[in-house]
This record gives sequence, C-alpha cells and structure tokens, in this order.
Amino acid sequence: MLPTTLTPPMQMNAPRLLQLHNAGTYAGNNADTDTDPDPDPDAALAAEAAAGLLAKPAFASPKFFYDTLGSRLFEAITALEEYYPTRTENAIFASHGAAIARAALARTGAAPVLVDLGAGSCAKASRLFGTVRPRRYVAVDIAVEFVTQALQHLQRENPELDLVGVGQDFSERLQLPAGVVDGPALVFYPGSSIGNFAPDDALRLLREARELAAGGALLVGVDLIKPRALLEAAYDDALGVTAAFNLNVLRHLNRLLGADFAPRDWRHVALFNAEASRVEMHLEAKSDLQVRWTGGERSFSAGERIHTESSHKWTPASFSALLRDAGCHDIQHWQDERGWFGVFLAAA
Ligand code: AVJ
Repeated sequence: MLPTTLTPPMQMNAPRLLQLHNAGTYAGNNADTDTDPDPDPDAALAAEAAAGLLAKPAFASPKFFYDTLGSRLFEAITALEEYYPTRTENAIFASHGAAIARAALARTGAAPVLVDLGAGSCAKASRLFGTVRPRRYVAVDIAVEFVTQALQHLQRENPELDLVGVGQDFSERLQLPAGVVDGPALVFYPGSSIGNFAPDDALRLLREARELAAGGALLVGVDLIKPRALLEAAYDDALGVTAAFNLNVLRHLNRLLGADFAPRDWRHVALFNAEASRVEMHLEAKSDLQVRWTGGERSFSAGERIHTESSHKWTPASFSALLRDAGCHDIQHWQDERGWFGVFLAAA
C-alpha cells in the first residue's frame, strides 16, 4: 500500500508532513504546519542565497549543493577512491552493526521510533530495520521529492512498517510535528553530515536531537581528524567530481536567483584549516568579474572566494565531550582500524 501524501504549505524550518502511513497512529496532525506558512519557500531561499553573496567574504550554504544534479554528484563522490567517509562508515556498520543495534536498544528499549536526519535515499537507515525493528520510521530531509520517492519505494518493500516523511531544513532548528515521536526514539544522523555544523551549531542540533529522542538514544556518524593530505584529497579528487559538485552551486544559484555565474570563471579550492579542524571548500574567481542577479549584483576580484562548505573533523574525545555537553550519557563509539571514522552512540 502506498503512503498517503499530505502537502500543507511549505515553510523554511517548519515541518511539512509528506507521508503518512497507518494514519491513525499519528496525532496532532497539522498543528505545527499550519501556523505562519511561508507562501514562497523559493523566495526565502533566494533571499538567503543573495545575502550570502553580498557578505564579505561571500558564502553559500552547503544546502545549495543539493539540487537534483548536485545530489547525483554527491552519490558519485561516495564512489571515489579518495572519498573514504561513506565506505568507512559502511564498513563499520558491516562489521559492528549487530553490536551497535544491541547497544542502541539497550538505551532506547525495544521497538523505538527511528528518526533519520537527512534521510535522502533512506538506504542507511533501512539497513537497521532488521536489527533495530523500529515501531515507526521517520525520514527527515530538505529534499522533499527525493525522500518522497525513497519512502514510496520503502513502503512497497515494507508494507507493514509505519513510515512518516517530514520535509524540513533542520539546519536552523530541528522540531518535528507533535505526535510523530511519541516514545523513546533512536535519532540516526549518519554520514558525518554533522560535520557541516560549526561546533556551537552542532551542539545546538545535538541538544535538539537529544530532546527529540525523549529518553532514547542518538547514533551519529562522525569523520575524524587525520593527516592533511588524506583530507584534502578526499575533497579534491583526481577526476574532478568534487570540483563539479562545488561548481554546481553556481548553476543552482543561477536558477534560484536568476544569476549569471559562468562556472568556467571559477575554480574549486579545498583546504584543511587545522586551527578550526575543518576542511573548507571555496569557489575562487579566476579573474576580476561581475555577477548580476535579480535585484542584486557584486564584483569579485581575481582570487576572491565564495566559501561553500566547512566539513568539521573531530576526535573520539572531542566528539564524546560534545555529546556530553548536549546532555547525553552512556557514550560508546565504534571505529575502523585506521581510526578514520567513528560511529557514536549516546543515551539521550
Ligand atoms: C555530506 C557533509 C558529509 O562533508 O564530506 C563531500 C559533503 N562535500 N565532498 C562531507 C561533501 C564535499 C559531505 N557531507
């Protein structure tokens, strides 16, 4: 049976319920979604993008990577030899998945609500279904259409499972519609996406996730500090896929803002900022140039950059301390033999 689709008005940072299955189990329906609807989410995104372009130095949020082509380019990145995080996290789950699930259930109790932050294709979380046996699966993602398709597919394969999709940009605030999480939850945030948050914002998100888990647990994939050469290669691969992924932001901004960026005029830059413990990606102007968009313009001098991403790297000690600061306890982690990636479990 296909999940039902409800589409109340979209609002940035406000939950939109995409999918309801076994609708009777869900209470408190649209209470949160009907308040203060944003009539035009694209206009809000465009305003945010324009503000970043006008800032000094200019920046664009990493969420502007993920249009349809950008999502595909990211999938391609995960297949690159240099890009170790996805492969390494998968290997950790392949060797320790059963132990991780057992430890998670010891913290949440049997049959938790499984909340998947940035669910995307739902592939990683669905591998937990067999061991975690969630009572309900809640997929949260900003990419509404992508996650809707994934859930429809998942529903065909798991007709009995209670599936809920929430379209939300939780980069500002994580808050799900009332009733979606109605008991101890396992909040799953894999892939080192937490790395896109500066430490203060990561702390805020983990606090919100801990509240959401309501006596359950958090399960977070985290990229760890390693030698600079390995980090920089992972973000500047020989085939230029990451360069294309970064430059694609300009195409996305052209569409969103009616801008006239010429991707050829820009070069991809990736560097490890050791003081801030993060890999940064930038787009650097190859020459003096002028960019125009609907309602704005800016000139860039040769060498001037747009900061498009920071991917923070942690140590087992620093990330455990962050989880404790967020109010978590009973922290445990698993990593690969080289210590390149960690999967952290914490009671909420
Ligand atoms: C999806 C945020 C985990 O930071 O490694 C991959 C995104 N950027 N290559 C990361 C990304 C460049 C990725 N995250």
